[in-house]
Amino acid sequence: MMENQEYDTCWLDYKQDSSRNYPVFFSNLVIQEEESPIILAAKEELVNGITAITGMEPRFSTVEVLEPSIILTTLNNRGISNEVDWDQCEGALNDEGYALTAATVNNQNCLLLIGKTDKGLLYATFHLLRLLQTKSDLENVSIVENPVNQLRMLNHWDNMDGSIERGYAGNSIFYKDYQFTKNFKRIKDYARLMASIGINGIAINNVNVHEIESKLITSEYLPDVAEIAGIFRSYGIKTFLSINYASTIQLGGLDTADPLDSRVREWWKEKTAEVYNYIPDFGGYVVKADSEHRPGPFTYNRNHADGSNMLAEALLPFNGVVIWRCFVYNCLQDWRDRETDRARAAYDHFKPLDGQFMDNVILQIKNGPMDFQVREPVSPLFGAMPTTNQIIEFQITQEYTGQQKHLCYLIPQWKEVLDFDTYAKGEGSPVKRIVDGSLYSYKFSGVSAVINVGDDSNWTGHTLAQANLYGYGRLTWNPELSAEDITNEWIIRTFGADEEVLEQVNRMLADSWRIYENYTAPLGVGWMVNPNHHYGPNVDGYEYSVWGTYHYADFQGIGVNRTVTSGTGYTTQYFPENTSLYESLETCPDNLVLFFHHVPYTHQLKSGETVIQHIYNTHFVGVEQVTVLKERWEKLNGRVDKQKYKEVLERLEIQLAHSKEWRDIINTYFYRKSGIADELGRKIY
Ligand code: GCV
Repeated sequence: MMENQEYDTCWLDYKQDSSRNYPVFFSNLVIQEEESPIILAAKEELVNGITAITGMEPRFSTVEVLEPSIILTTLNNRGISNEVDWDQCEGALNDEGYALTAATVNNQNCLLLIGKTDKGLLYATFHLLRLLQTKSDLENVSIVENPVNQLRMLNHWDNMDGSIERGYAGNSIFYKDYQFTKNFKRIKDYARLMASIGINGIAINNVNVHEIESKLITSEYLPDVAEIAGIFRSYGIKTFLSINYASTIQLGGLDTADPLDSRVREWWKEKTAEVYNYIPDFGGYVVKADSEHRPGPFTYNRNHADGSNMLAEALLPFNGVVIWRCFVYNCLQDWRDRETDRARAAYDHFKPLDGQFMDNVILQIKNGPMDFQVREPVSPLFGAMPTTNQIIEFQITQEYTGQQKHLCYLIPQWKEVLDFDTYAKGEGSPVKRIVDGSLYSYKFSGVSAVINVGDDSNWTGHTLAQANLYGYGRLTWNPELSAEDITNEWIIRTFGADEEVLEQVNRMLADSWRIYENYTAPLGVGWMVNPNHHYGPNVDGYEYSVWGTYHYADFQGIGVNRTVTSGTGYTTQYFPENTSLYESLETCPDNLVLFFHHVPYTHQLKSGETVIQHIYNTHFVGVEQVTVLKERWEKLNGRVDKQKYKEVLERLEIQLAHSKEWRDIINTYFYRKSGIADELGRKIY
């Protein structure tokens, strides 16, 4: 970035690198394919990227290869080189996959970018540019890549007034004052960034669909949606809309949204045909129903299979899908009733419906059973529905993890979730194999996440929060990538390859999740936040802890008893190996002990500390660790872009101040509640 620019180029910052010699093939670009919007986008990206990085603008040609060239080709053009094993390529690539391989064409040393489709070529393009940015070997390239996950989605929680629910990076890039911003340049740059990390589906409005956004599926707004879809299309991205389940009432003049009512079904069929008239490759609908005051099929004594199938039926002729969220729970639950447990809700509602959903319904399940806390177990619904398509939902926007004021790099958390063994089909049934569709051969599968961007000049509020977005895309493309590799790639593409920057930013990112957990919510308990906005410490503050608390802390102990022996029975929702892991206090991991058990403050953890001492220790240590984060960043003064340096430093200062507030409020609360002093005699306010 950035000094003369309106907004950051993020990881697509193509800086000239004259420190190396480039193979001659960079001087020519040959594309003999039929022009499509995606091919044009790939060509533009390659020409701009190569010119900026190598300093030489490639000559472009659609005819014969007469000089060393980069060649973009689909499998249709096999005649171009007999050095490539085309049959093998065909067998190895899926519709979005690609190969990069060195080969001679007409006796010229060339680099071939091969895709089954133009989309594969676009991804190959971004891969090549990544190799350039990360100074990788370019002479002996031999790469075959396919995305592991079929759906690689983002959900915007953007409202048409321009605000973003749980947005911490300014306003929406799509809407302002109930109209579309029509800032097409920015939307195109957004699409470029997303395509470069492999995103292929984006829902552009909040899952809480208010009256105005429910009109996005009407002729008033569909032309605008179609314009965005057109931009996305050039980058291989399908557009989705969140819809209001009760649209038949809101828009259709009916007095019901009963999914089994034929008038309701007809209305959705006609409406959906209209949407496809505007956007022939429209992805489908995202739905939040019967949750947090949203309408849904429960009103009509119908279940979620009835509700989603009704929409699926309307989408089926167009190959569209319904993405139906499993975040369904009673937010007005009475927490004095110790048997009702919010953590149980998704499984209780959906598991019994396995087998009743149409093929084009996909259930979107939050990574944990509660709601994107800094630490919670993996949702037991993963793997529990062998015949129902499932995708996982992560939250990139940092609602409960510091709201992009605090540094909290979430890739290690997501990796832990994806690697978690559900035992659904015995040992070796990790979440990543469920959501990539391989464990049960789902028709549709993949990963989704709530995005963290807004119209701030750096897109994500905290510049280092860009790493969460980047890492999300890369991990979704291939969950086997290591957190370290993703982090290094992001740092080099964002800040360049300075060793000191690499070392310090790497450590900052790698340590940050644990640090945030240390000074906020201990041992998996979660929720100790201020009501509504969810920022800052407030042990009993969460708005839905009506008539009780989410952690049951009293003068003797803390934690939620979710065992089957004496608690809510939530532990039984897991496959037996995990049930017994969590059921027993002996085996339950320390970091989740208060999620599963109510224990005295004097309970000794596996670490040897008591619970109360752990609370004190981690809160003191957490603040010290934030000081270290800041010191690490300060070492980079003069080594990174000035503006970015200043912005990140400001955020770290806020983080330091607010981590002290967390420390003091949490420690004081538990000191007063338990009456047990800190063994080390540190000052508790
Ligand atoms: C969009 C949490 C958030 C809400 C969000 C909801 C959801 O409750 O606080 O802002 O609503 O999750 O995921 O639907």
